[in-house]
Amino acid sequence: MKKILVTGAMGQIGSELVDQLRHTYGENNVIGSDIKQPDNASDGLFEIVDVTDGERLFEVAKKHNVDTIMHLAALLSAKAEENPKRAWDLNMGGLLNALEVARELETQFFTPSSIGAFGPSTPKDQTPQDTLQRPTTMYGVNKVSGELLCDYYYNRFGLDTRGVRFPGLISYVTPPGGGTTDYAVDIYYEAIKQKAYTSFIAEGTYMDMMYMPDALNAIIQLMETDPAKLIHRNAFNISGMSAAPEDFAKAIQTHIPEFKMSYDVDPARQRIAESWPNAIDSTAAIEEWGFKADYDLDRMTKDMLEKIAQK
Ligand code: AKB
Repeated sequence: MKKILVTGAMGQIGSELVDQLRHTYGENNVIGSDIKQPDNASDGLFEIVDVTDGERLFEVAKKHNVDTIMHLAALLSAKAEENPKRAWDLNMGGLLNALEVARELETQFFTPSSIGAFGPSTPKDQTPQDTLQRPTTMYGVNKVSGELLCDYYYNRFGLDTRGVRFPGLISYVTPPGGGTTDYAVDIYYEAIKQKAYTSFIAEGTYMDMMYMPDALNAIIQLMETDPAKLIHRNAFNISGMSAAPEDFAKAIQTHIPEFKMSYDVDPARQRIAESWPNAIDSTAAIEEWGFKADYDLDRMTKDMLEKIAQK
């Protein structure tokens, strides 16, 4: 990776990934792109790109002579469920355009899949790398199709496509928008502001989660791995922890003992959560490219509360 174009650069992952990539590969070697200008326009190379416009995406990638595309622009699960047609157009249309640009310019390619690529018939615990994938959400349908499409471009055109199945990502920098796991970010902000949180996900609902620094390291590590070591490509199970809302509450109470948790379950997001695994198995990622998460729930909670309090 020497010159990298990131789509969706103002989103939850993109905003932090671009900084980390600039730190690692140099300021002038990372081009952020999104549908609108960042607030601080002087913050490095940036292009306005709507990924559903394939010609514009090609023009920008060619202009900057990129050798890697990290395609992040997408609607998350809850938003996708509200507007399935828009989700298909953006998530699949954008991905196809990005893959075509990568094929024409012969770049390396990364795009994230998700635990949302699994469905109710998938084994719920220690969910294997290779297993049944019959998701019941539009987001899940997009993610499985995306994994297959990336494998297709690898097998058919030799394009160096790689991906991970991200769990819920937790960070204090940019809030997520429209995901099912968003409660696990909101809870920390409300713990600092109100010392209380009302969860839209029910008690006892386990999902995989990961702290953002581990997610960013995972992307870079996977992209830097010698391709000869990769048996799987699109996409690797990775997880930092499996937790339910009450586990977050307990972890927060060790720092804020008066913190109170209550529940007002949103049926739409609860349905999505219940269709996903409790805990996925990251063995393939560990064996093939050395994936490792440094943050467990307690270490992440300490850091989140400190950083949000400073904000
Ligand atoms: C979501 O909740 O939609 C995402 C995801 C797990 O892919 N955070």
